[in-house]
Amino acid sequence: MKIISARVIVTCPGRNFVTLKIETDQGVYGIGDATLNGRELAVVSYLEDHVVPTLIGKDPRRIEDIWQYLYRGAYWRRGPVTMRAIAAVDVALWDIKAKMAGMPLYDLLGGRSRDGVMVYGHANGADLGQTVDAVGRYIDMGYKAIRAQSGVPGIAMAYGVGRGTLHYEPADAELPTETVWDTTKYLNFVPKLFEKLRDAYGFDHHLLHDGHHRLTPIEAGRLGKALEPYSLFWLEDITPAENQESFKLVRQHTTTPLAVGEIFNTIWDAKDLIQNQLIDYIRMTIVGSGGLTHLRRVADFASLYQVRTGCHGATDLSPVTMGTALHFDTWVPNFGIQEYMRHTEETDAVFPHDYRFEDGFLHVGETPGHGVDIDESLAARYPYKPAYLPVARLEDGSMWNW
Ligand code: EZ4
Ligand code: CO
Repeated sequence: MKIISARVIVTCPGRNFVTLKIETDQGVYGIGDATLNGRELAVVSYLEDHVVPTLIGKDPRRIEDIWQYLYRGAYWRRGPVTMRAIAAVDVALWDIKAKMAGMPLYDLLGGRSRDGVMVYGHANGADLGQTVDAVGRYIDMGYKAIRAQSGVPGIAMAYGVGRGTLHYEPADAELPTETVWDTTKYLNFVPKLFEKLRDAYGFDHHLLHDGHHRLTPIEAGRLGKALEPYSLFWLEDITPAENQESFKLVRQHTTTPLAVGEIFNTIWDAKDLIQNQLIDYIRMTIVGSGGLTHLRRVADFASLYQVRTGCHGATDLSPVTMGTALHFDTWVPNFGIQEYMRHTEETDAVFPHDYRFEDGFLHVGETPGHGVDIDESLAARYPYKPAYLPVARLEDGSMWNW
């Protein structure tokens, strides 16, 4: 069996997606996601110029060998571009293997560990009152777990506040939007939000919050401590994790569970965090972390330390990543939760899929493979449009972490 073609498809049904389609001499094909928000074309070039030529003629059944070939063989390891390109190939090959086996992917991974995948939705509002109402709407839709992000008094554009009610898309402009950040205002506000949410809805639902890398470790410890009475499911990306050891300081001060990892690429980004039990949930997902082949190694390693999975699932991860992640979530023994930001109708139409939401859970279908396809003629109707994530500055003009 041979790979006869590998094509990169770029489409923008509301936002940009990069998809790899691998075709074989036996008519079976596989699909993988390679989207890197705001840096899409770098991965397109990495794939088209440097990966695709090496794939032609290879046996698609040798997933592990091809993974090692692309990882070790490049000499230059790791990084968001490389690991997304590897992920796209890896997922397309798992899709092919599962289709050949006539099995939904979760079956090939080892079978079902659970009936459904608990997801959390994104409730947000421009102020405290609107955010409280938004959480109520998610409860009414059946969600068991809800992330709450709110506009902060005195901060013009806080992270996580969308324009509509169901969709949130931060990559909003042809050049990065400038936003202004102030940690003091944020720290004074967030505990009030969660106090209000628990007053309004009680303690029956899981509540989550994303700090989006804005705090220093000691500020993160202070926020975690202040939020303890409101029993969060997790506090996410509360401080940057390049220095993994810095999470020790956060941990010393709070028992609020910590989640991090949506920007990690390999197990090495999380090794100290996991083995020192400095986090509770690892946020790496399929597309950012070298595909299923690598992510399941991360999950197995994490299971030794009772760290559970919490796959990133924002809108910049295409339905291909969402579908694949759901198969992974259905199998992985140390599953925690799955992020679920709904895609727009245009995106869903370009990527027909068989996963479905019901009562706070997502369910994978029984279609052989990962269950997500791409409608190429529809995709061709939406050409690439440059779109960047915002940047953040402090009030004095210094650059900060968006
Ligand atoms: O800002 O995926 O938890 N979710 C997030 C996302 C990220 C985007 C960046 O492309 O933090 O909203
Ligand atoms: Co996040």
